[in-house]
Amino acid sequence: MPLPSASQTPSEMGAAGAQDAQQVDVAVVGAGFAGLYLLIRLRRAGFTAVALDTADDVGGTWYWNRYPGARCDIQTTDYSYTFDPELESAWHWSEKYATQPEILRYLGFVADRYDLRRDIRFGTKVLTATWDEAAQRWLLTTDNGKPVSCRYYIMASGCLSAPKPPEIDGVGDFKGEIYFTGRWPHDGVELAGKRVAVIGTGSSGVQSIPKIAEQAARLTVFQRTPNFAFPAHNGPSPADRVAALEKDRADYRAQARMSLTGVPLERATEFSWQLSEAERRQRFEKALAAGDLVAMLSQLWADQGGDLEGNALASDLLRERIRSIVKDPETAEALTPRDHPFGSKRPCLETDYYATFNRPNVTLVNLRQEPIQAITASGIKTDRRSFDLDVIVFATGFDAMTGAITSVHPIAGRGGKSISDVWASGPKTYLGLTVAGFPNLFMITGPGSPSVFSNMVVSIEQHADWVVDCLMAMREAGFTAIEATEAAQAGWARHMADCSQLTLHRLANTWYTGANVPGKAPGLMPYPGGVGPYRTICDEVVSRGMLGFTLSGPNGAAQCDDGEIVRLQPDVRLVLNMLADLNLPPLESFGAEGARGFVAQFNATRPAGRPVGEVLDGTLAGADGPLPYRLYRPATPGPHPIVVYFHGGGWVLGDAQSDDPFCRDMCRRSGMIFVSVGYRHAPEHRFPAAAEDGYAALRWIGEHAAELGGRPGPLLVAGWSAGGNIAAVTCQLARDRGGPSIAGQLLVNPVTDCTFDRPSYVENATGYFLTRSLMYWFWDLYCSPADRTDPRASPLRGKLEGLPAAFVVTCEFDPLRDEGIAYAEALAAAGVPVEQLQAGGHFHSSFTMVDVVATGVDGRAKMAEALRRFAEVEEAMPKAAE
Ligand code: N01
Repeated sequence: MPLPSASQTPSEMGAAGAQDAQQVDVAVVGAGFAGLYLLIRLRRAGFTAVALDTADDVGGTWYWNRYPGARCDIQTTDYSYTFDPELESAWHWSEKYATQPEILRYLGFVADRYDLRRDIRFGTKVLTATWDEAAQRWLLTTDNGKPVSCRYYIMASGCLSAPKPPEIDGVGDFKGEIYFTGRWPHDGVELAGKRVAVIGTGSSGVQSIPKIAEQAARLTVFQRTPNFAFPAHNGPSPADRVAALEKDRADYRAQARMSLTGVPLERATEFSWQLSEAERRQRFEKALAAGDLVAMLSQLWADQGGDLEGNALASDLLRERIRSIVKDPETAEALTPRDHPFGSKRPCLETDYYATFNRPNVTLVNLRQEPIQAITASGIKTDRRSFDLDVIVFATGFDAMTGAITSVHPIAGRGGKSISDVWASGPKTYLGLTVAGFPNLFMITGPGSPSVFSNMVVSIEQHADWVVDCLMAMREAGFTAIEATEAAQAGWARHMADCSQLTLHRLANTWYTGANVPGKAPGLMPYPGGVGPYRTICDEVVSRGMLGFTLSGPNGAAQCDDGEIVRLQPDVRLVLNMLADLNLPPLESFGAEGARGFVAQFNATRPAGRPVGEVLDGTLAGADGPLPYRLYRPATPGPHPIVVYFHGGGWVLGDAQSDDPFCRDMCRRSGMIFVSVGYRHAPEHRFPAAAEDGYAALRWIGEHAAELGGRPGPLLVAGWSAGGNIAAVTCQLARDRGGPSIAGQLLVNPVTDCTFDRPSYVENATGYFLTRSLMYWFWDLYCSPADRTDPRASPLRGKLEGLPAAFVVTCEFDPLRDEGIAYAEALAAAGVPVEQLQAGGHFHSSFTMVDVVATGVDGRAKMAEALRRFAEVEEAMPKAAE
């Protein structure tokens, strides 16, 4: 089959090639888990389809990766198709973790059971894929047999199917045998009596090294980066997992689909600081005994995956285990990962991996200390020594995800644009399923979808179902082309970036981020927001009229509902969905007492805040009698600057307890004393009680600063919501009433004015917890309409010159957003130094729901930095508290 020449236009090529092409509705690349399931679904839906695969049989990744020790590391209870209960009962796995041959048998069994091979062209490589604009079809040229003309083209080419080149000089000079784990010979390799090298210690290396060591005369392992690994404990499937599946198979599968990883295991909800060291160790031992990747990654403590301190506790326990197995201390240290947090790089399940390094025939070469200079005719030369070898095994990994698509063949979309060019600075996709400019092209588990962060089979089934359902709906509606919009795609990129903030993947050089391939654009490729949330997003795209897609068809049929599917931060979306599911009556319908009770009850279910140096309760003098306060002291040596803090709650609700996690967090981050003031509440004490209490508290704290452990010098003031209002007012009163001196004010979502017609009040009137009607209610209880223009109620209406420097935080989905911005702008216009944080995707409670809205971390870090600048604190914070 001649290759299309560069001078041919897609239409010419289409016209020429299409004449004798195999005509199908859908062409699929790949006959692994994804390709096989697609064929089943497409056939059942009445589409004509063909799958093309370079391999001679089904299996995909399991066809190629036949190296010694190759197994799956998701348990067989979960690593199976779930679409057909009869298939599930017809197949029995022999072990907890299936070997590569058993998985290959399974896929062959599936192919036979559904008679799939007749629609698969084996031994066929697609050479080019070109969108023919005139015909509205894809034309594929192949190296074997007819070209293919298809309406829809689906890449089911996996995530890890393009092995990475060795990137070491001299490979061609080596006179011995060379093998790649990802392309292992099908008739096996004889290693007995040979001197073997393995380069690479990822999952493939960790699985193959113990097996190769058993066979080879000598094994030398060349390691660049040690990985975290823990035992697989293979054997029969665990009885409890099997029982859970068999008790209610449909429910088990449904839970898997809505879980974060595609495996229905409960995640830890307690934070590391809520557990004693003994409790933490007990959990670790339990996860270790389970021999399960998902258990170790999610069941230790809630902060293990997203927080450096929580993660370090897990990493340390895993490191300790390495030292307990590997006898030679230098080798043990070399095998100990220290350059990345646990889970940020794909961890491995191991069987005898560490113990293998105690064998007399095994040597570890630490490439960090002695890099490879070259491969020579006789072996490998590092900058310290030479190793004579008979065999070199490259377990050096893959050009992952994007490589699994771009390296298959050139793909030319609308206007001849190449997907490799579009992705030159990193993958751009909508939902990891489609790419703008490439109509009717779909990717199964593509970059931007949960894919390799999940049990692949669950994600494959979800994608295949979504695509085939989409094609059926299009056929029904008379559409023949679908394409993602640029706006939807850009929105997805932003959502991906938001989700990434919840993980520690940015702190490791891995194939997840493209860092393993020289020159590849960096960026996290799999979707880190979880399988269940991702599924609900894909479903929402459909329920919102294929939001973010242009659909078109013959006779001018066209539809485009453009927009971004997720505008909220990922955790804010989850919180708001959870609240919506509770279907609570409006807070204001409880009355003031009832609302206080409700909030107290809600707060009681929250995890305890993080430890600080000291927390003590006391009493200070308010405007009209004693007021309670709670003081948070950092663990660092004092004296510290003091921040006078006012809690939120619409002047009606709240107390030190309600804002306790925020105060603890800010105390730790800023290294400052926070004094949370218990000012009087409405309706019992209406305006100006709260404002006057705020000022009185400020004075009292200023006068008692030294006793409280405060540093001499000006105070700082901070507050959230109505507390932000009191903080702003307090600064104005302190200026006008002769002090005390204030170095800076931190206003978080402050109430600053008594008008309700700014756009944010309209756009965010409902649906974001703080509603417009709740704000009306707060104002009514606090302040009569006649008093509301008093600057002590609406500080925006006061004189703003000469106020302390301010840091003003506003959130996109908050009715109070625009009055916060207006206050910041008015302060700036009055000559006050102001910084703003306009937090996109956040809602009114984002920064104070400390342990629920993890994406608020970045904002709180900025707030703490601002306080430290205001107070002119120069010494750096201890690393862990940052
Ligand atoms: O590949 P990898 P893999 N010189 O990229 C090293 C899945 N999988 O094939 O980390 C020297 O993880 C590289 O070093 P560094 C699983 O998702 C699953 O092992 O880049 N060394 C690393 O040590 C897995 O994560 C299963 O510094 C070089 C290793 O080679 C993914 O596939 C089994 C080098 C590559 O590790 C990939 O795993 C197998 C060089 N030039 C795989 N280049 C199961 O289900 C690379 N390295 C169990």
